Amino acid sequence: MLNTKEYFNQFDVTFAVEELDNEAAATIQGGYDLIVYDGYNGTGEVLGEFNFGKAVLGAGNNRISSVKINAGRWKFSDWYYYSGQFEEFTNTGTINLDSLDNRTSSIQRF
Ligand SMILES: [Ca+2]
Repeated sequence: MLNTKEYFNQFDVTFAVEELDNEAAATIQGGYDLIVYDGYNGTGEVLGEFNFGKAVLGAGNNRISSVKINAGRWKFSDWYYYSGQFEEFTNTGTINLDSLDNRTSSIQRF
């Protein structure tokens, strides 16, 4: 008989190990150039990690409140395919979004 609790515990362990693997891989490669967060100042849920832009944000749509830029220049737009109102950043560091707070729907590297 299937023990549901054991099954899900096993799933959690597998998921955690896969996450560690991704993290380790990113560290070896120097990490992602852009990380986006639900909260301000790089806090809260990590909504995505990018080396390239994304024309249509999925789960992170309209949720990003701050970003950590390790490299590159990035544009955050309030509509898909980099259109509509936007904010652009050319510096590295952790930055809170202003007018795009909880409104970003696409991310472009430029
Ligand atoms: Ca948010």
